[in-house]
Amino acid sequence: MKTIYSEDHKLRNAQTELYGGQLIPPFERPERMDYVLKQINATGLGEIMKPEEFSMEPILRIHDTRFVDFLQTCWDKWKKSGYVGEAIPTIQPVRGMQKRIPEHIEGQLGYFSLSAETSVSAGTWEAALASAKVALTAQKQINEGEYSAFALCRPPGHHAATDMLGGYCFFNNAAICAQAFLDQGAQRVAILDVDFHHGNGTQSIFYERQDVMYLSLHGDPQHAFPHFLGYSDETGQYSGEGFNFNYPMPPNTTYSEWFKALEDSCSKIKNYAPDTLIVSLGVDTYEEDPISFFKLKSDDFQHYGRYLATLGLPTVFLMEGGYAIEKIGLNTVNVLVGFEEGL
Ligand code: Q9C
Ligand code: ZN
Repeated sequence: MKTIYSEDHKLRNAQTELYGGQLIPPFERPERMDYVLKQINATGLGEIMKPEEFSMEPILRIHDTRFVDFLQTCWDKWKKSGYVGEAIPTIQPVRGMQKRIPEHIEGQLGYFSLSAETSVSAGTWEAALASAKVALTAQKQINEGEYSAFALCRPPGHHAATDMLGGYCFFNNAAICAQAFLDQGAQRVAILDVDFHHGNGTQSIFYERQDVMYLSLHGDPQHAFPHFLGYSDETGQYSGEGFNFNYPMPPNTTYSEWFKALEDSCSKIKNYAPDTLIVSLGVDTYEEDPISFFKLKSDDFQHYGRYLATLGLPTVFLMEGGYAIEKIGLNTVNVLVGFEEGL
């Protein structure tokens, strides 16, 4: 399986994450990719290629123009306003407030954010753009006849909504990839999200549509980020009703319970019969992940990778989360190796 990778992810190198009332070095940091690349090379998974160039068009199929403009200019405006730290929102348009976009960068940042842990920093725009192009290149590979591809995206994407960043995400790489398939003639695309966190952004983008089925296995939002979306009664709306499936699971969920949810989600994917499968591949389900509460072991990743191959679908794997830095390479590549074994 080919991997698509851009060094430009290193431009996303925020110094701060707001966590438990402290500003700490972010969990989502550049070194994550070193361990994944190392394991790809060690197992001989396949060629590693650079992303191709793309216009803004496929990104603007998913994201609001005002959000994209904001992201491109946020850091400059923040610095020009005199702030010395990274851009962290302090006020958001919550219940009872107006939805208009203010002129001050502080107001804009709040408007275009869904959470406050994710600082906008120098180079964030450039890295987010490169990450989306990595996803689009993987999509192109499949469209040109490859059976599977691994988009080694960083920063991740599944929390990003059409006009909001958050949860370490800026552009929703999986959604951009899915829309590209549809725009090039696919009838149906399924997005299976195995990251520990619910992909609120991906869900909300496709919630009223039946051309993309979204299925997510994740930590119960009663106890885990993003807290305000990801419950099992969220099944889609209007023509999207019945095309969204959430599998929230409690703290300390082990692989046998998690795998039952995976089997259920795969039976739904089979019935849907999509042209393509996109796997939002977060490996923060790992037992040693520092911010998550599932108990998957490294071998389990290979097992479920093998199982995913039985769907018999062209598949794009797209990197999302995973913060047990030393082990994310092994866990990620185990899924991909398992998939290739299962073919
Ligand atoms: N107490 C992804 O995995 N905050 N994003 C967690 C834990 C945000 C995770 C706080 C987690 C975002 C792509
Ligand atoms: Zn996650």
